[in-house]
Amino acid sequence: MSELVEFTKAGGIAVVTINNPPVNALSPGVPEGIAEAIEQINDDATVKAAVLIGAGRTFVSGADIKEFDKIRSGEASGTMSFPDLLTQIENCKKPVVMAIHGNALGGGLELAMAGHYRVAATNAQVGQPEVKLGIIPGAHGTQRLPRLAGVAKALAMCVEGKPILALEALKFGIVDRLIEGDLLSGAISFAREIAGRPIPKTRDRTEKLGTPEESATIFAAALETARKKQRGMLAPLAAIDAVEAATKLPFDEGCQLERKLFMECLLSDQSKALIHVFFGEREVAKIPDVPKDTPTIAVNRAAVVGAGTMGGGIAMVFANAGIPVLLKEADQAALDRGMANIQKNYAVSVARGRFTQQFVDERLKLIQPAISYDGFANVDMVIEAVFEGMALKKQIFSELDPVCKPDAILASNTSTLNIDEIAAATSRPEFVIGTHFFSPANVMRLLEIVRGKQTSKQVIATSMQLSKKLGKIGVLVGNCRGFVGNRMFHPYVRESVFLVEEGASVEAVDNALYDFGMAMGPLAVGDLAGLDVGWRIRKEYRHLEKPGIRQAFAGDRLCEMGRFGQKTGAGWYKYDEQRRTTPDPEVEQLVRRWSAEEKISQRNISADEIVDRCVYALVNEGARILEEGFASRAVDIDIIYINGYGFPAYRGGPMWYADTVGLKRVYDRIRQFQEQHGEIWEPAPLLKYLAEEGKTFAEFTRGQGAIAEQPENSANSLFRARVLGRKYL
Ligand code: 3H9
Repeated sequence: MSELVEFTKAGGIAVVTINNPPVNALSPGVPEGIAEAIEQINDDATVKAAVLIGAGRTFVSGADIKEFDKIRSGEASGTMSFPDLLTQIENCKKPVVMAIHGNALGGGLELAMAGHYRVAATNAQVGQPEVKLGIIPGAHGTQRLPRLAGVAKALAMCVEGKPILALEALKFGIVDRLIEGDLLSGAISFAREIAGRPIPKTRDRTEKLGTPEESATIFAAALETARKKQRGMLAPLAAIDAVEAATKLPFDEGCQLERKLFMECLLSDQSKALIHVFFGEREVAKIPDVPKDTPTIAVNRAAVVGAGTMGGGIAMVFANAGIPVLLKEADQAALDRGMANIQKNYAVSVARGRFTQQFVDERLKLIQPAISYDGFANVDMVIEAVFEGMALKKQIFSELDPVCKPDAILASNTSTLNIDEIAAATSRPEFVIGTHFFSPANVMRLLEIVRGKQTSKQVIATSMQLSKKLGKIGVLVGNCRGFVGNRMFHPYVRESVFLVEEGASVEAVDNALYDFGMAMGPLAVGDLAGLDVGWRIRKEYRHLEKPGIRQAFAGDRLCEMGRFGQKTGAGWYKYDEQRRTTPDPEVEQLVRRWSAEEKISQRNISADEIVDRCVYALVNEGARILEEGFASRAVDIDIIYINGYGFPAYRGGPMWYADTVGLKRVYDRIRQFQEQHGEIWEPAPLLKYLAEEGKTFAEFTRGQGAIAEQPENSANSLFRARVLGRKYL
């Protein structure tokens, strides 16, 4: 028997245990081991029934996603087809009881449904999350689930990919019994009860399938919702077709159609991108020079300085994670406003059904308002979230330093400022770090964690670990202006404004990027965030601009007219009291007039050019960041863009997208832009190198390791020295 599957007997009950840590994925060897066990069960007259269970913390969490590349290339290393195994289990002569704890996801649920009965621990979850990987269930899940749970529930589970808890699974007939206490002994007792009874096969059950006519409205509604809520994604549409087949075709034919759709999805760029994102979200937690066993500081109490929108949101994030937090403001009135905002935000969450009133009451007790530093001596971490100005931040840090205990972490929630300069205001720069939350902080998943020159590994490891506890995806970045996300966003927005100045309408620019998959177009984002924010920064840094380089002006001129975006009722668009958007013909006229004054020739610009200009501006800057060592790997940039900037996950992030297009093509296009628009489009040396070598960003980082105790000493710098030539040292 395979080492990954154990076979034992308890009385007349066979117990088959899958032992493939950490998540019991169906790696090569697992299906083979189960198949052998089933043969043994069939052959052994003393076995009356069987229990199949997972060792460790979970049942089976699905196919081994790492194997998908091999399936794509026809080189899968297992000797057994998983769907064939399921047929073999269903045809077993003795009843097989599937005992579920932890997760039964994807192939795990498909395995469970091929058994004759299912029992589950009360806190178990089951689901078909394949769409999140850009595929659909590929081993009869779309055919067996509607037979057990009914068409509507199966459709929702396969199309949205959200798992459900055991109690709901019981209600829908996906499991037959919940087991309190020890799962294995409960499952064995259950197996004894049903041994000798007729053996039900899921494939034969049709009572919940309804007729195609009855289900037609369910499928039509699912299609409409998927097109809206999972805009641009192929897999949810394929999942609808596959579940529909269960209502129209005999079981085996339905399975064949499912397999065909599964393979089409698996071969798509979307599934490759989404699988890159799945592993990427886990990879970003691994910091090349901060080993996994680096000691961390327990963060049991925290404090936030500044109760504005960001500070209040951050305090909610701590409270939601169960960490008591002091929230400090300079005066009582500002503090009262901050607390009132927090209460308002929580009330909205209750109204929307996201939280219960009881949960909110408990969270509010964890947020303690303060107007002095009393109590700061007891906290393990402070997040400063005051107005974005260097002098103020330095002052706050110099006040925090003497009142906080010596090993308390002092973090600055900054989106652009130099963390080393802030750290220099304290006597403990190794305990200073940047934590760039995204607005609204209690909603957005991304957290850029900014490493200063002297930030200790312990503080980095603690912050990374904390981000997970706070429900965020923490990505470590280097200390450069704008860090990773905003540094790249700048050229992206610049291009969107250039395009408008060259003749594209505001809506044409936003629509092209929305259709590409961005959550919002860049100009609409500007209106939402406030155009004045970027305008102020540009004014502050104007003296650093190189003369003779084209600068976008239309956004600044709108600001000069008091058009700051949504908050003033007008920006690139017009807004009514409910902040509903309409295009503004006045903006169109103004921009045409300004462009004529500036002698910018006007032309028709295609949606393709709009996308190339804006997205390749991201890619080119991303390549520089990578090369300079301010991001560890290309995937770190991808995860930042997907979780903080609305980049479509099914395109894998900007760097992965560029790899998919082919870096040679991207480079050639950027060279064209350079010829048309000058030096702002100079290709990043790393992009040029990879394009010429026929390589990808993903390969570069995999080969080279990564950031960056100091960007100057990073492996990437060694790479620069070796490959790009002396000029970069
Ligand atoms: C499928 O089943 C298709 C079928 O229809 C069959 C078709 C023929 N494979 O997330 P964690 C790794 S598609 C390989 O940190 P948690 C993960 O990368 C699949 N590796 O733990 C990580 O590695 P590392 C459908 C996997 O407790 C480690 O395990 N199933 C897989 O926070 C721990 O993972 C899914 O989509 C896998 N399937 O969460 C479920 N799963 O330590 C995907 C995990 O090196 N998995 N790893 O970074 C999950 O959602 C979560 O892992 C789970 C546990 C909820 C199970």
